[in-house]
Amino acid sequence: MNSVDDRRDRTAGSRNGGATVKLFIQKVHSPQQSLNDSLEEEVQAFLIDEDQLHTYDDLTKVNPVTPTTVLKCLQARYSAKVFYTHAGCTLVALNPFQPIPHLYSLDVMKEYHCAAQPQEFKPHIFIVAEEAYRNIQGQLEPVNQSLVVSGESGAGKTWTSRCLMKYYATVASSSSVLTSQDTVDRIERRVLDSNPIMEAFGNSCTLRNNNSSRFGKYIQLQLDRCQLLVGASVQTYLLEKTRVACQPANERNFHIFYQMMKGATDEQRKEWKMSHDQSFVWLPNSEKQVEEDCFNETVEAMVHLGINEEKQREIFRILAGILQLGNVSFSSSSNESQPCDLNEQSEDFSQRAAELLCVSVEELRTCLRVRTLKAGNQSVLKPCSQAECSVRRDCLAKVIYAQLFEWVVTFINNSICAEKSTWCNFIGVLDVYGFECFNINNLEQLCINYANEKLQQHFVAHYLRAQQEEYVSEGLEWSFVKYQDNQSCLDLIEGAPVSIFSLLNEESRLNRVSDAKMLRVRLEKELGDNKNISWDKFSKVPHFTVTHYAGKVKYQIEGMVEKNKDPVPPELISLLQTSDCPLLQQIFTDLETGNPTTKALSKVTVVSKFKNSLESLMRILHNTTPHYTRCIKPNPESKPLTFKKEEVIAQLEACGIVETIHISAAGFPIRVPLGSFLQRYGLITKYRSRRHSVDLKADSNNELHREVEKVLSVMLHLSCDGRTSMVHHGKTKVFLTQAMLDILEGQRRKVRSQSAFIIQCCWMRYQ
Ligand code: AD9
Ligand code: MG
Repeated sequence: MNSVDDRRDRTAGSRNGGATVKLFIQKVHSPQQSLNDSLEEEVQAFLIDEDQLHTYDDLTKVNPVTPTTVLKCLQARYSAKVFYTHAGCTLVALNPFQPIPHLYSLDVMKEYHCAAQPQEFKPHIFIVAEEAYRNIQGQLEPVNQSLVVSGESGAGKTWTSRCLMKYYATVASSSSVLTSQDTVDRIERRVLDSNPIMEAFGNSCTLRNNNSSRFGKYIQLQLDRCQLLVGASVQTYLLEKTRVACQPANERNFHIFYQMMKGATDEQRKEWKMSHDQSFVWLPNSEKQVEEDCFNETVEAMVHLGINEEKQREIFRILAGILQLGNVSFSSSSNESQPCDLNEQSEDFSQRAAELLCVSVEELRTCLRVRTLKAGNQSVLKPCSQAECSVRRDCLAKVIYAQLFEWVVTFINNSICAEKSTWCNFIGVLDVYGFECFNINNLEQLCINYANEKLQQHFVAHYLRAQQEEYVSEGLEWSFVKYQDNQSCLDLIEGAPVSIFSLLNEESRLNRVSDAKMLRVRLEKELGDNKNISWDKFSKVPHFTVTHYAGKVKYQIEGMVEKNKDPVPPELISLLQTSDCPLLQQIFTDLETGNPTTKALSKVTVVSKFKNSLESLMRILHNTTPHYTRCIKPNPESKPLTFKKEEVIAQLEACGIVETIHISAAGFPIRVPLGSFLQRYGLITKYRSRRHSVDLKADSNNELHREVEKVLSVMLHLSCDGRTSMVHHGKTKVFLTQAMLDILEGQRRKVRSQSAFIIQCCWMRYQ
């Protein structure tokens, strides 16, 4: 296996995946086909059987493996309502966007779990689940497993993760769950109940997905010596907390707020100080009906996990306080030395917010409108501008929500995590946000895309290992595999000594307002040599463009440093520490040291924190056996059973399947069984085929090998430099590069036209 370092220098120039895709799409729509096209089709017809495409359970068996053939195969399968397809060591899951009866039923679980060889069954997420489960069972030294689920927003990652968790909660349960429906109980039940809670707090309705996860998560399912599920632990990544105070157009806030609004009893409404007709600025699109607006389910799950009524009351009061805070607005003061005025009704909203957060209303109003500057031992009070007041209000809401989310996750962990002595292995399920590219991208997208680069690097290393295994089993040497890796992009983002992250951090530590134009100049000066970064010098808005493995993304620099600093005015934290609400007191006090969290909150930058958490995730992944599932969203409108080629090909590229094909293409993308090879190319050595069956007897098998060898030696002689690296003769297949296939096809045509000429001469002589 090549080391990462080995691969660094071999990073080839820009990827041409995008170009390939465009070519393909043009070709599909082209009304005229050239002669070359028809020849190519003839070769493809030899390699793939179009009518049978839906039967290909593994994309690597499609011959040749190209974006075109892969897309055709997936489309044929989707039309045939087959949603899962293997792609070598990964599973491709196409989202049906409608419930498929029985696809995930207890019977189906049972079938896959009890099968002697689940791999022989139709591709299914349960094969991946079962394989991981058996991997642990089968080993003398069990190895922990990771199920990495990726794909773009709405592709089905969270759905898939839930399916996986349900599978283990069922097959790895200590009670005999395979015999009855109402079985998932006790720890299994609690583990499953963590989902609705985390989704209520961390998911939201976006333009892309009505139940979009706004955080990443890695859940470890803990198994004891008998492979029974005894607990779980959850690690979360980068919650999109800005959504609390600022929702993109036509999107919504986190589900939990709408659940409260729609599901509250009159008594609760009274307690939360909200009337039936009250509207909240931070709750746009409340009228939209979303399946996830299910307050009872969240409360029930809370009860199962042990969040008692008193704690629930505290949580909901805090959330109601945030909503009231969102209705507080300011108008500029006529006198600069005076704090801004509160707008009409804002007196009232701030009063309610203060009561719900259990803080003094006077102090709340002061904290929102007046900054305390320290000069030595002296404190100077400075009124904030109208805009600054709004920023402080938003900041207060964000910090409360983010800390509350962390508290919920910690509570869940305390409730479901087993004692270390009781479990020995885990199966981890990773559900992270997919690659993102919007019209405007900022720090959030940079972090998300960085996470995807890390995962892609891990995947590439793993895929090569799998490919190596096939070459070895076919008796091939394998060191010839060349491929592109994304190390230079990672160096650009996170490398040492200089990278985008290091420059952002440097800028963030300076105690000044950041200037986007100056930062762009600095980035260009320090990182201009890296081929993965570029600039449009004439653009008015300072930005940089990063060439990611999945495509180019233009990042806006404005606001990046502030987001990276994520400053929380200390006055706001001090205010929350004075709260009479026990939960607020708890979450704003550093439990270990007893010190206020003020320092911890302000010191570590967002990218440093994210980089550290991701690195620890990568360490875990490196020490586990990974299983990759790539979810694909077949159309952007989330329409049932609708397959849009352009959408799918773009995702195949973004989630790395096309990259996998590239890697595969760097090796031997065309794999032809010996019999088929001779049938098509035997005429080159005048070989007359007798049998082409794949299961040949030993003597005829030897004959096949001899004849294949003859064809190959003629071909190698004909190929300009006799490059043996273009072809390999395996135990059951011939492995070819595209270049070798072209030479073979050329020779075949030549021999056929010569034969045709001879026949024509004979015919003329006979006449
Ligand atoms: V995001 O990055 O969190 O915005 P996900 O997690 O990839 O996204 P999600 O799992 O939430 O997407 O799936 C989106 C919707 O597709 C679900 O709410 C279901 O309605 C639908 N879905 C996904 N997978 C399946 C499936 N296997 N069968 C039926 C599905 N419906
Ligand atoms: Mg999700």
